[in-house]
Amino acid sequence: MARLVIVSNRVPPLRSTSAVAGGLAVALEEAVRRTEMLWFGWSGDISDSRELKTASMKLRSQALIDLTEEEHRLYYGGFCNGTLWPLLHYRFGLAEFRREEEEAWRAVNERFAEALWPLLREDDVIWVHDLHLFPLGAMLRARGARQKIGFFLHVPFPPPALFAALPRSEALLRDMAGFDLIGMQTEEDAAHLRDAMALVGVDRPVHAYPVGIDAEAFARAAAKAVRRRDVLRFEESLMGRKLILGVDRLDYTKGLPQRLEGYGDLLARFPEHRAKVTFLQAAPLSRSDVKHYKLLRRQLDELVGRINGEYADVDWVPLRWTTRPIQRSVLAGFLRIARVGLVTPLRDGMNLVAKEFISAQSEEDPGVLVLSRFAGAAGELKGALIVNPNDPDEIAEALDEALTMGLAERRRRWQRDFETLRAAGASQWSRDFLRDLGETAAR
Ligand code: ADQ
Repeated sequence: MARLVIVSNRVPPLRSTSAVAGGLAVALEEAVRRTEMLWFGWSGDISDSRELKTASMKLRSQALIDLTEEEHRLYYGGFCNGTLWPLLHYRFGLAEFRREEEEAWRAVNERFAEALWPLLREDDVIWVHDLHLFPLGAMLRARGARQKIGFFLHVPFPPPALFAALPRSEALLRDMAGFDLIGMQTEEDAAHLRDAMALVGVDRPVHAYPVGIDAEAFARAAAKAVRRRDVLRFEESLMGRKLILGVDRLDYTKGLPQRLEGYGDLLARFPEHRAKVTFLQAAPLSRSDVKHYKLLRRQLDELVGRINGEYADVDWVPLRWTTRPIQRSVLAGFLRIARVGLVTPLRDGMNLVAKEFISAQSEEDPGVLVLSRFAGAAGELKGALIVNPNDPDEIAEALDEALTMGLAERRRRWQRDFETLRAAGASQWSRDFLRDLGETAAR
């Protein structure tokens, strides 16, 4: 079997493939267990060194490069997080456009291509990941690469007219011709990209491959986690109140202000739930040096204070808010004891938390997922209560419905979704993608 070469901005440590660790490494590991694999990307280090950092363990190896401070600032903080991320999530108004950042982004992609090119073998299969690396396929082709090169976009892709707001968006779309197969999270995203590419005359297969998780392994981990001290201590602190749980990176795509407002509306409009529920929102900081993330944090701190100020009692805090990261094995336990999983991104490629929540539930007494219609996961999790995340009133109504739902209906909804996730597993998306990539015509 041909070697698989994965290219992504960040590269997981060689030894991080437990199901609870999650992420790309797990999903790939299952699909390509006996295949030789090279993972190429940024080391995570900032330096002026041009040296390639390599390591290997049995069939797995990695090759990493450092970025300079300036490259990192302009490429990662600038173009990827300040321009592409908001634009691809339909947040045109938050996107900033600076020519020097786009150029730095292209230059970093050139550095990736330059460092990767001599490592490639003729029969490698190459799989490039995410918005950081759109131009990489074309840059490898320019060096003469004839290998099969696939691309997967983890985030959404907006309608072509919105994408066209990006300066020099045509160049990015033309670069897609460097790939033999392009994978997206949903059919909708695939249709948008296909239409945008058609406008510049690029015709390449674009299909949906929804990212999954290892539902059974996560379920086992969650069942075990509820016996952990941290989880027991948390459960005890709830004093028998129903738990509503939100878990997201602190990001403006996740719909956090609307979500907190929705919870406030629940307490206002359905007072029977007061003192009977606790909402924990865990939102570890990410990209906290980017302006809009700072503003969002301040807005949320204020909102939390307002809701608690309005509804708290001397022995009840309605909303618990933490920006500290939670260990994943502990998180699995929290998800299991939650009565409601509240996942309301304004846009999300997939959203794995939704899938983790379903996987973590107990079969005997499962909780209810309240899910944004704009998360990719909504295409699969048909048992969830689907909401428009822009509407706090709708969130409040769904919360009330979830909190009062009878056991029979909760079980029926949960079973359907768990079955969906179990059937797909973690590896279906990568297996399907790599199969289709293998079947594309040779160059
Ligand atoms: P993300 O935007 O990071 O990923 P998501 O899919 O939800 O979003 O994955 C986040 C992961 O981090 C989950 O496994 C979750 O459990 C974990 N996590 C979140 N908050 C945490 C906390 N407080 N403590 C510990 N762990 C936490 C991008 C896209 C998504 C897409 C994925 C995979 O934006 O739409 O689903 O890639 O393709």
